[in-house]
Amino acid sequence: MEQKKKKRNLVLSVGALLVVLLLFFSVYYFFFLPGKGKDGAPGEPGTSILLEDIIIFDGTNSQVTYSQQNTCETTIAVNPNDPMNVVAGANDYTTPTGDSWCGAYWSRDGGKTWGQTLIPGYRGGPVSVLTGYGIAGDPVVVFDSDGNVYMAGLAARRKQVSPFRPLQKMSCIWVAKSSDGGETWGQVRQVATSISAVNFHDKEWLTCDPNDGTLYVTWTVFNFLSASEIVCARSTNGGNTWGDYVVISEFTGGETQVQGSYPVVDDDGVLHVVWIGYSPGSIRYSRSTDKGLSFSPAKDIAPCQPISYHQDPNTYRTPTMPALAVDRSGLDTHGNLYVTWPDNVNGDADILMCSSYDGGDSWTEPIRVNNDTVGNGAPQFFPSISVSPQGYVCTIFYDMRDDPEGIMLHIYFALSMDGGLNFSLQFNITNVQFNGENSAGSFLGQLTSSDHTAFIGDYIQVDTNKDGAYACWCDVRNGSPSNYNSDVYFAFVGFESVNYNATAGEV
Ligand SMILES: [Ca+2]
Ligand SMILES: [Ca+2]
Ligand SMILES: [Ca+2]
Repeated sequence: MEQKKKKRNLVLSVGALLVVLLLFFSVYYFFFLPGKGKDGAPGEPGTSILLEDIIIFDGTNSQVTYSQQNTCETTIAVNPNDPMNVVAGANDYTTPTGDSWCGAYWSRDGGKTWGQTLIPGYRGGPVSVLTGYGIAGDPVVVFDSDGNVYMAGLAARRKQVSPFRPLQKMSCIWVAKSSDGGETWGQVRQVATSISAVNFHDKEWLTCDPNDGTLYVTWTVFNFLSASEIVCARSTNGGNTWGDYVVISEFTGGETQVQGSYPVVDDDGVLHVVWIGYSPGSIRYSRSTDKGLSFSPAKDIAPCQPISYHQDPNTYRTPTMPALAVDRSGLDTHGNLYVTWPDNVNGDADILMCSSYDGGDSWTEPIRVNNDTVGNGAPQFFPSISVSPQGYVCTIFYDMRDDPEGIMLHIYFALSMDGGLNFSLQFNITNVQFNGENSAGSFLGQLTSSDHTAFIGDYIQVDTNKDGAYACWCDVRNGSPSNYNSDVYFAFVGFESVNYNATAGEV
């Protein structure tokens, strides 16, 4: 106990010192580091060390996928028992049909090099419960505390709804399991299946309670006339079987256009879920205190002005969806919830975030995360958020601030060390700029279409552990107007460790 108290005091005093250092280095970094000047000069390749002793980033971007096809819509998780084992996923078009499936990628050297495979069930591939579906997508990966890794996704048919096939199973939500660090995925289970062609399952997200291994999937069910609802299902046996889903959103006049659910579990086992309601725009929230069996009435926690569906002149879509994270640090910020989303309130796409310090009862006013000039016309979108065991709030997002033309993309990393109050530390982690228009379309056949519509997925992701942040994104540096091609890329942003020598919850 005494030792723990000493540790806490040490952490606090070193923390205070770090704040001072941070203020100093913020000035240094704003004015002197490449790509951060007031003139808005294009970002340079990653700087070798940023904020010495706090954040270490060597500028490396690792290529995760190498095919000539698109790989986009990326997810990532680091093994809690082995920081060298990182698993990622994406919509992956390297199938025999050339259409989308879910790719899984694994690294055993902390993200430097990667292997790749496809979840079983694609046409021409190994059989699984997904065999017969033409496409799959929307992957999300998460580890449990035993080091098993799970991927959730959807599978669907391209065929149009037909009066001759009224009961066709149009789509399903599935979860696959790997017990060898992401290399093989022998267990694939369906969580829910369409009961008719007018009933479509979409845009799931997956989380795991590390304390008891319960898995939760939330997703959107589209019903008649495109009305939608947010639902949740759980598994208490490692994804082997799944319970019936529970409806979370309220199927009333005010909430029939919902999408983009994102669940997390806090250290007390409470399941928190956010999503977006489009009419009118708001970030919605509900929680379950009985492990997903029932949910509190949905409520607004912030207004939201969805960003435009395309960022002119670019053709790829940029849907507005939230991401959620919870603090498990054991420090003063323990239990904090942070939700982030792209928002047009300032006239162009910005990243907003609001926080709850009381387990979701109340939420702060939204703050603007990206720190370029307000109203400068530069779009930021696809925010992802993760809280490290030190309580560092980490976000990544696409950012066009370094291209006045609004075409070339960077990935920015933004860090808050004060419980989400301030993201003054942020920088570009991509070592090239790239043009999202050089990605292939989302549908089979658009690879060579003259009316090309690009596609870079609907989200990217960052995960954290005490060592740092593990970011992956859809990158189009290998594409060109004559050779549409996107790939998954990865970067690691390291945290200093001098103020941290305990595992989460121990301090
Ligand atoms: Ca590729
Ligand atoms: Ca998608
Ligand atoms: Ca902006």
